[in-house]
Amino acid sequence: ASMDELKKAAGVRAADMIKDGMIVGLGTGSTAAHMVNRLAERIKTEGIHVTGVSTSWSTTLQCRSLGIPLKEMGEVSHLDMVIDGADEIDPNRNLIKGRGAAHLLEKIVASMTDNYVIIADSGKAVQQLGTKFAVPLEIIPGAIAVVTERVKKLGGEVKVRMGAPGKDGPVISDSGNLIADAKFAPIADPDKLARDLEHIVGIVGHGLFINMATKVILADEAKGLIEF
Ligand code: DER
Repeated sequence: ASMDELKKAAGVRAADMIKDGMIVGLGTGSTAAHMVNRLAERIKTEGIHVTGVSTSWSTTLQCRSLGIPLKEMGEVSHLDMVIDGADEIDPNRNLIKGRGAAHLLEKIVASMTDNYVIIADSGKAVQQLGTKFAVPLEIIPGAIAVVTERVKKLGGEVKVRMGAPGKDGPVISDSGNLIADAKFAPIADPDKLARDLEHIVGIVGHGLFINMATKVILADEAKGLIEF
């Protein structure tokens, strides 16, 4: 199966766990997009009533085009379930997220549930966070220099994320901040690094999701769906 077919298999599996009447946080990225498509299909074919809470403009636009009813993030404080992708997943279900620059709003939505389901192709599994991915940061623009200096003291090399074609200059998040990527060596204590980053004023979000995911669904070429 192709990478995309693996992502789809994980997305479909998670969407099939959604029950009638639920209010569900809907993540961002290519894997989450497959989950959203399957949810729309289930609403249509099974007639289930599900309300979504989106984590980005990307997912909001997809939900609107598919007719999935949405509530604003600011209207809710508890969600029955949240389903999202990830960039790295360790054996303790700790994550690096943020490739899509959506991690701040995704973390807010993830904080509203005790049923946080992560979906991914098995290539996202790592033994130690930081093996492949930098840690995305969401930074108040005026703090970029002071944050860069302080993250360097923690062992991270910070690079401001520049826009793809279609936007000259830096990526701006849905909340209007800069995104930067902090490259660390493999992270021995991700919980401590998360706390250290949270103490640097000007960092409003980071992509370390520690002790948040309650279930991981990995789609693997050889082993099929792996859940832990
Ligand atoms: O940016 C994000 O947080 C996405 O969820 C990312 O972590 C996973 O995106 P993908 O499913 O397209 O790999």
